[in-house]
Amino acid sequence: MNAPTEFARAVCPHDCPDTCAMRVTVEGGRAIKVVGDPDHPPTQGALCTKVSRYAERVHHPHRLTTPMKRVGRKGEGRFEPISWDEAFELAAARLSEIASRAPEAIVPYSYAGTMGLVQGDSIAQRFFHKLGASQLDRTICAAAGAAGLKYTYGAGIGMLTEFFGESEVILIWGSNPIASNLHFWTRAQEAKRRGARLIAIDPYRSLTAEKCHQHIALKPGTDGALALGMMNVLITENLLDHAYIAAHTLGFAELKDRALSYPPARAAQICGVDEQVIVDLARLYGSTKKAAIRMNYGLQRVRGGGNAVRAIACLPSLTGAWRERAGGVLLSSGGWAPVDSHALQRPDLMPGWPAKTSRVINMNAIGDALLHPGDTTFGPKLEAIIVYNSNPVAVAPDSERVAAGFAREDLFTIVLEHFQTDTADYADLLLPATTQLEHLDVHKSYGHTHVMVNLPAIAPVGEARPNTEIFRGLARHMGLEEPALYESDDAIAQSAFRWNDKTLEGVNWDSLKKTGWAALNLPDAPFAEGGFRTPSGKCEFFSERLAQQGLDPLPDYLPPYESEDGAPELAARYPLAMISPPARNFLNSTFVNIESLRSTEGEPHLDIHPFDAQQRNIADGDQVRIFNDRGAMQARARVTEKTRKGLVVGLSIWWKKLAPDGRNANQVTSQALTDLGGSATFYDCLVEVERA
Ligand SMILES: Nc1nc2c(c(=O)[nH]1)N[C@H]1C(S)=C(S)[C@@H](COP(=O)(O)OP(=O)(O)OC[C@H]3O[C@@H](n4cnc5c(=O)[nH]c(N)nc54)[C@H](O)[C@@H]3O)O[C@H]1N2
Ligand SMILES: Nc1nc2c(c(=O)[nH]1)N[C@H]1C(S)=C(S)[C@@H](COP(=O)(O)OP(=O)(O)OC[C@H]3O[C@@H](n4cnc5c(=O)[nH]c(N)nc54)[C@H](O)[C@@H]3O)O[C@H]1N2
Ligand code: SF4
Ligand SMILES: [Mo]
Repeated sequence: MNAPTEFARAVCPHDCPDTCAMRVTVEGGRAIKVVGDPDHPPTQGALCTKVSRYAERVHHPHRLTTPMKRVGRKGEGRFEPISWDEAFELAAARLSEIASRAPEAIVPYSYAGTMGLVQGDSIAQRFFHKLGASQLDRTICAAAGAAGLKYTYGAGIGMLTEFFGESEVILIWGSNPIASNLHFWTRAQEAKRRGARLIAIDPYRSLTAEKCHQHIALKPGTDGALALGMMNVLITENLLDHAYIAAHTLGFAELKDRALSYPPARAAQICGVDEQVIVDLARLYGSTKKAAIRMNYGLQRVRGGGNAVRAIACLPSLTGAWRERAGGVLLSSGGWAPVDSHALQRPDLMPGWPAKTSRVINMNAIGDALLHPGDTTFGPKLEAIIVYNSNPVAVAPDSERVAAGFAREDLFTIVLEHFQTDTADYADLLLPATTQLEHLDVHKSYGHTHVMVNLPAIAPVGEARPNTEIFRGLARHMGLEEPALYESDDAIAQSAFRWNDKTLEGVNWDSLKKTGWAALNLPDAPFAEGGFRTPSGKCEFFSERLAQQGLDPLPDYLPPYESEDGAPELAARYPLAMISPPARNFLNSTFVNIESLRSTEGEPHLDIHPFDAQQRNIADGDQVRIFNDRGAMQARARVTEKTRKGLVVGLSIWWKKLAPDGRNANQVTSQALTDLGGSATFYDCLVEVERA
């Protein structure tokens, strides 16, 4: 099939706040070029380097093009091609047998390989709900931050990205936009040209921190203390908007007491920065009207991540920065879009719903879950896992345990993929999935406020099928009689949004397919007059909902699990904190197998401070071994002052099998969960390093 037009409308499907509009040039049924759409305001005609190579990925010689079944040992990665019918029959026989005895022994594993609402979690969720399979709590990335926002603002909503260009001060907090939020960086540059001051708050001198006016290099996991220290100064120096506080916030008196227990000297000691830095930061922030904060997820991958986000989210409500459209906080804009997740996922298909719901497994603890023998508290032992839109053997924490779980001979594993990833190696059945250029989808964004349509540009490569079509096929072969399992992609897309919501006034599915995108109808300064989505309608400094769960109703600082404050004995054995944030040329583990991008990253590196290197007799360029009780990996040392003393940084996420030692950073990360939301704690990790 040739595409009807030379240019097809597409949307970048990747887990990135920018959700770019793409134009795809098709020639002879092949995508030959992908560029950013110049007409789409958030994209402004530019894609990042990675996705500019999208055609290379779509037509890569290693694309999976037929269903395959395992012929080698588990994990060995040897397969032989089979037909779709044979694949469906094998899968249906095994899943039906398990489902007839213990449906919760089946678990899906998926994340945001595509952010599309159709190919993400529509038919797949309906299928697992209908079976009564275990549910997966999708918490690997943003759940702590999402909970922090929910308890403070009522949803994942905030400042509109368009207006950062007018801000006078921007705190870029736990965020590295040059790598991971490129179009925001364009806005920040615009603000800089107009005289704004950019301040990076990041333990590491990232590509972004390097280009800001100021870099505050705090210890990882201490952001809650920094925000409380700032509040202390705002309160004691009366840099407050009392009218805003009185009208639009809840619990100021209680928050004030809490903040008064964090004088700048105490906060400075916790964060490992100078007291004066905190005082100056608070004064600048509190005395600037158009003061904006671009928080990002880097700061919430630690024990206290949810509380830290909550503390930072309180700041603009104390100073009244929300009154300006160029003031406020943005962590996620994903909550603005009126997504109808009930219609997409149909939880009501679960047997016994709503009185009864199936077991929930937190995806961050998949290692432990796969190795659990099963008992009355855990429920049945897991017998089958179906992986799509994710590469858990590379990306999930405590990877030794994850790989050991996937290696179980008695575990039936189906993987839907574009490529033979580290996880695909463990499949019993490996099924080829289409890419974004080959299927239909609709998108919201967590960085801007447009809803968007992706139309297929080319026919599926080889025998690849959309995730939806694969789950429809499984359902059919299992004899499941439920109309919702057989809905077309177009019908699912149409059900994705509540079109009668006022943010979508004048937009419907047919018009959206023609225009490609639509901006949600929102006020420029969303909380200038309050209007938070909490039960009280106010910005909740004090959260009754948290109190009811027996949790601290006020934001506080919680020391990382793995730190001198949190675990002195462990810190004595493993004195270095390790973080493993994204490398610029990869997107999580996607693109690691694209040669041109991998060669730009080179090989796995570990950035280490000259003081720590010297103590260990490590020279720049040495191979080093990074280890703790959970595991070990190797990398090439870069001795650099980009990191602070006591911190090592290994940019990620490498495919294990494409790293020289067959390992990656998740060998050392832990399955512990955050304070709120049950998120992963990738950056709450102590290690030791030695020359290899
Ligand atoms: N190029 C590229 N872009 C990506 C991704 C990718 O892998 N590559 N991944 C995508 C995904 S899934 C996500 S979630 C986002 C992630 O992007 P971000 O949300 O920006 O989060 P991270 O990159 O994890 O971390 C951002 C910065 O936070 C710093 N940081 C680490 N620990 C702390 C801390 O305790 N406090 C503070 N203040 N800072 C800390 C890190 O050093 C890093 O420079 O990016 C998306 N975009
Ligand atoms: N050490 C460390 N680990 C981390 C992080 C970190 O910063 N450090 N970051 C964490 C974060 S923030 C995240 S979000 C997770 C991300 O973890 P994942 O969501 O697993 O992301 P990817 O590694 O990009 O893997 C996505 C896979 O989905 C596949 N895929 C894409 N589209 C489709 C499709 O339409 N159908 C099917 N069937 N497959 C598709 C891609 O080929 C790719 O292999 O990793 C986490 N792990
Ligand atoms: S990864 Fe992000 S910046 Fe790159 S094209 Fe996709 S949405 Fe745009
Ligand atoms: Mo993420």
